[in-house]
Amino acid sequence: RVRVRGVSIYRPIIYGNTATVLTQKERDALPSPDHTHKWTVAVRSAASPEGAEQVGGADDLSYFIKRVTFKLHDTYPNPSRNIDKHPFEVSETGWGEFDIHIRITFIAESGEKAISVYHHLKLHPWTATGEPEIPPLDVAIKAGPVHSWQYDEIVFHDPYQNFLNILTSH
Ligand code: SLL
Repeated sequence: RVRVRGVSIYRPIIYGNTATVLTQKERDALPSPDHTHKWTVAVRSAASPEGAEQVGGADDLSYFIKRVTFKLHDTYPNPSRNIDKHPFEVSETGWGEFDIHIRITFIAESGEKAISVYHHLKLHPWTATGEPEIPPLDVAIKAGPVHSWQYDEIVFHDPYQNFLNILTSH
């Protein structure tokens, strides 16, 4: 296995969450009626406009990512969620915000160590002051989904030749 010295290659990603407040009807139908929101946390290609998800599409990161582990709050059953295929995401319901540890493992050919990022699950709307504020149910429903996403670049230095081939031929 040969490393290509002096080469750096990167892939742009976004990670974060969207959250939607549940109506009273939806809450009553849940096994845990104290849950107030449904949410999805995900790692996606930054070249992935909403609605463009498709298997084998340009937004599918599985050609170089083997697994994404989302470590949820301990109040969740099986809080460590391993996702081994596209889309790399977890959807849940809940009542509280918390920090999610996101561990990204690369395909074996990469020879790269896993990387970790952290995301604060955001349920409540952004406010002008930045001060957290939990709006009443009807206000939150009207305000629509909350989005919290970060852009990042996964950089590989001196990649193995065969991994470089995989990255560039995709
Ligand atoms: C808080 N530090 O106190 C946070 C913890 C925990 C969130 C939030 C439901 C889990 C379940 C859930 O939303 N946990 O019932 O499965 O605000």
